[in-house]
Amino acid sequence: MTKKVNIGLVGYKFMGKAHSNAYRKMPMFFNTEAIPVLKAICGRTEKAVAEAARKFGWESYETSWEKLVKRKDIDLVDITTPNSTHKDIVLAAAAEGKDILCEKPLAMSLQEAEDMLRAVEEAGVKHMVCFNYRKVPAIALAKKFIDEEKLGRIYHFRAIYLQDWISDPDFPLVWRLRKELAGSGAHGDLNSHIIDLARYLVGEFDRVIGMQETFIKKRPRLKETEDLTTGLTAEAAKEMGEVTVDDTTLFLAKFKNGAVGSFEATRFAPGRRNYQRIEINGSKGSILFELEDMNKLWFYSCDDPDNAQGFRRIQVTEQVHPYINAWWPPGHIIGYEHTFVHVVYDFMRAIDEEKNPSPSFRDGVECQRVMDAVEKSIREGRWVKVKQ
Ligand code: SOE
Repeated sequence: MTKKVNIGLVGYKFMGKAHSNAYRKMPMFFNTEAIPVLKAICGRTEKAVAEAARKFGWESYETSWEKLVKRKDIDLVDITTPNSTHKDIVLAAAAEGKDILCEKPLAMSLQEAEDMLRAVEEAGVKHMVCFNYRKVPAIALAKKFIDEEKLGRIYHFRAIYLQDWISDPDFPLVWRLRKELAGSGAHGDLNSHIIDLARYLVGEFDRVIGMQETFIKKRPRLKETEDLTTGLTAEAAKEMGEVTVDDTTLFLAKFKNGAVGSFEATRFAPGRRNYQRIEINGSKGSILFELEDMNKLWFYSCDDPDNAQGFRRIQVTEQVHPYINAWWPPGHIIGYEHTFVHVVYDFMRAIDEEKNPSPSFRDGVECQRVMDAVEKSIREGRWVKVKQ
């Protein structure tokens, strides 16, 4: 039996577009009883949000999120606006009894994240954080291999997430470079993803120690005509302003199960547009994942015969692989936007099964706990315990 789930989406830029696309595609490929309906999209600038509504296929639009979350015909509020807006929208949506999907990082601080978790739990609504890389089939397969003990005892988790879109010092001060809007820089934007993957694949963190740097401390302000929420492109004005977030944050970690980890996030790696690499080494083998080649998982098994040892390249596009049988025949690859379709699919499946989806706001809180501990370790120049 079909159950319509009316979506109210806040934000219509980079992530707003990715989520809109996901709501449209999901029912075409996956079978769930809960079916998302693109009810209303919301943004401050009427002309732009009206155009987004038309282009992305939303039934209506709003220019105030306060109004959107109060609408009786909205079941699920999806938040894709800058990080500083998440908490207020979550609290208001939870008070209205709406289910909530929120972009990462969940909050600006651990305190905020905990307040948000409390609000959704008290309201009894479903909640999910959009850590979309968990939904890459190769990552889901890596998780399965680890759960099946194919890697044995985990020794190392090694992750790098590199970008280069602000390496030009003349690139202007977009919201992602302002602490009061983003919370942090490469740390919250990129480390949040690899911290989440580490928790998903290896387990909880025990302690961390980090370092960070802001290489370019002043940048041109945004042109006045530019909307502050402009994603990864923007036009510069003449006046300069201060960069108040990190350009890079690196840290070491010890996990509760004894594994050790290294994490590096930067926006200053020329040539690396969106390069994520994860390598995990265990007593029985290793796995390697690279986002630029996301349909593949590299797997090394110590159990292979001596004369056949080596990393095998698993093309994760067979019908037996996670999420894949909904898509194309074997060997026909999928891409970045499909991870958001999988997020929506998992949310709708959770509605079918009357469960909470995963990753939940609790995962958002635990990720924030690690991020905050790393920042504390940097401030205090010492190892910091990640206290659950
Ligand atoms: C920009 O740095 C960004 O879009 C992140 O915000 C996303 O979470 C990441 O997936 C790609 O890069």
